[in-house]
Amino acid sequence: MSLFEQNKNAVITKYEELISRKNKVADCYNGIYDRYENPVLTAEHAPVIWKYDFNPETNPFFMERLGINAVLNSGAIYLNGKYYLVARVEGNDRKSFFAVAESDSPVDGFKFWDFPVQLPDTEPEETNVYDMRLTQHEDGWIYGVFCSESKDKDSNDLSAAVAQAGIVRTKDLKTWERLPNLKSKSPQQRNVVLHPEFVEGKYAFYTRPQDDFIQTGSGGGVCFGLCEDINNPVICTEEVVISPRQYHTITEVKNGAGAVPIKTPKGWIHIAHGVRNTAAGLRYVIYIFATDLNDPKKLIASPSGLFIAPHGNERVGDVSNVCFTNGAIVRENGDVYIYYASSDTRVHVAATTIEKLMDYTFNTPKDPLRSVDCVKQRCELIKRNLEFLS
Ligand code: M1P
Repeated sequence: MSLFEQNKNAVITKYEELISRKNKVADCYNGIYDRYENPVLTAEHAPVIWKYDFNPETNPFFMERLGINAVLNSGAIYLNGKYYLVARVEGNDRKSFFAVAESDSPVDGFKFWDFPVQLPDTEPEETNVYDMRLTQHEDGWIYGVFCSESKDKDSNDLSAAVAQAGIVRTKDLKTWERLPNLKSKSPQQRNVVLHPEFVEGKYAFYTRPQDDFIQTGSGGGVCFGLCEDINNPVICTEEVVISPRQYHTITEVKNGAGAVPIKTPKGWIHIAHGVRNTAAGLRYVIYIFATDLNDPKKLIASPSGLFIAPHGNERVGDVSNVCFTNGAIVRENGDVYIYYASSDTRVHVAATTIEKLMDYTFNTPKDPLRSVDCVKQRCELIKRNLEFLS
């Protein structure tokens, strides 16, 4: 057998083993959700035909021609009996694109479709796209809201960029119609999420205004604003802060909306990310807050601290110490699957239920914001436990 054939067969066998690998619940209990042992998507899940030239004449060594560096932050949706992830796939060339992975199971078996999403090229300055949130809107469309990034032409700094919210819509994840980018008063918008229902008869967006591409500046946190016309998307109201950044908490440096909020009998549950600074760089964790069912800009619950933090191998990757989510799936039986990426490198799943999420959200105490009060809070728990156990 030629070297080409040997290498090709070895690569295909390894890929097929990976795709058919079963997942199982990891051994780390917290009662809130189950983590799974294996990531559900990695760079190695990228189909072999995306990377290799299969012609022995032009690729005698069966060499990778267009490598994939990472598969991360994915939108998620359950449609016609299947689980779909619309992942951010990053090529070796650093550019990201979107690709749909499909499975019959929420926790394993995700396989990318042959072709990545080919977005309509309506934004000539756009260099990079990433982090799509998929909203099944009550208007009948599935919207994908993502970061559309371009070079900041007003700056001499080669790394200066402008982030805007790009918007596409689809009915089947195959044909995508691109709408204009969202306009708001902020020069920078990332982590924008479309609310699934009309609010006051308008489209409602969770935004994250920032003064700079990386630094929040005057940006106060996750905001909420309304938009009259999705075909000409402009935030027409003040962007009100609904989940603020706060000193010495997990959101001190910045935060951002994550998955589309989940409607529960007690309120909208938001799975977001918060960022703090450390001597080793930024640390991204996932946290929860809830807003009022009838007024989704009104904060009604803020369980203390982080919900998911990078764990074990999750800590290491292209951007280490990061947990980030932009997609969750809720089933009719109340099962919830939260897809989160670790260290900007791979996608994992955490499984819980609506009942557990509500319990966590509404019964976890708030952050008292000062060490002395945190100790009091913990001592009260210990005291109650000792009384209960005696
Ligand atoms: O590198 C961590 C994350 O950084 C960004 O999030 P934020 O805008 O809150 O800083 C995003 O680019 C995200 O893709 C990335 O995972």
